[in-house]
Amino acid sequence: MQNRDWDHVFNFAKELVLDAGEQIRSSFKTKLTIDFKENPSDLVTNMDKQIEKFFIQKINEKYPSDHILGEEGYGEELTSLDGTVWFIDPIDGTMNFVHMQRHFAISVGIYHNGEGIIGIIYDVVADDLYCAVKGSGAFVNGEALAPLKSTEIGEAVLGINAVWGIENKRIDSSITSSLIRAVRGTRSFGSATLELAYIASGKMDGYLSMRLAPWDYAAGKILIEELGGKVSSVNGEPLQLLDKQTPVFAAKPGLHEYILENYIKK
Ligand code: 2AM
Ligand code: CA
Repeated sequence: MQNRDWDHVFNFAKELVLDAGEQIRSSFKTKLTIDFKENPSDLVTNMDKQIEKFFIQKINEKYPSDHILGEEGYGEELTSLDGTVWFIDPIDGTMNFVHMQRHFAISVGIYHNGEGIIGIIYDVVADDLYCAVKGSGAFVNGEALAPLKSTEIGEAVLGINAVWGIENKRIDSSITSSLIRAVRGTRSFGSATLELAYIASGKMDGYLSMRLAPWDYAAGKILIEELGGKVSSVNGEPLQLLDKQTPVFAAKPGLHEYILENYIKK
């Protein structure tokens, strides 16, 4: 890990996340402005934009040489992972935010020269703060999370969106349908970062999505890896944080290899 006072950066990032969470909760009383980006499923609200701008302004003031990549595009166009990079999703699970006012999270992953250092995921309505600093353990609301152990596939709960189990452009649905049959159950919570936090905290055993952006998984990857879990591309290869859309497969150790060998690569 590089020479920088990461505890200081962590405390600063945590305060920003808690402040942003308070802004989002207060917004429930006001009228939202809802737009869609490329299609009607891809929602963005005034709050997604406000929160991302808040992070960028505060980080730029405090650490002007750090780089920021945010979902709403107010950060930088990133071409390299050199230096410190903050991957920020101001509201992951925007559809849940709009439709349900719950089950969404703020996600902040901080990397240095491509190495994951700090991961923070905040379930704003449940008021659950998941965090990790590389080498110092992972925590939920200040309580240490246990190292992850393997689970038998028949006892595993897998996070997967229904779209990957039917015919689609990104994965052969015979692979996903056999996997879905093999596990104890599947869940789809509509927020990738929360689903990764659920693996870190032992509520789920695996998660597969064929299309995530780096701000969706940057924080969760740090938490899961800190606890011994695996987060890779769908073929087991390392994830490339500069790719804007990539498949992500995360699971407990052992289960990750088992699913890759017996289902995905078979
Ligand atoms: P969002 O709510 O921040 O947009 C839903 O299955 C999960 O996938 C959410 O974490 C959602 O993030 C993310 N997601 C939805 N559409 C996406 C896209 N086109 N590219 C990357 N991630 C996406
Ligand atoms: Ca997102």
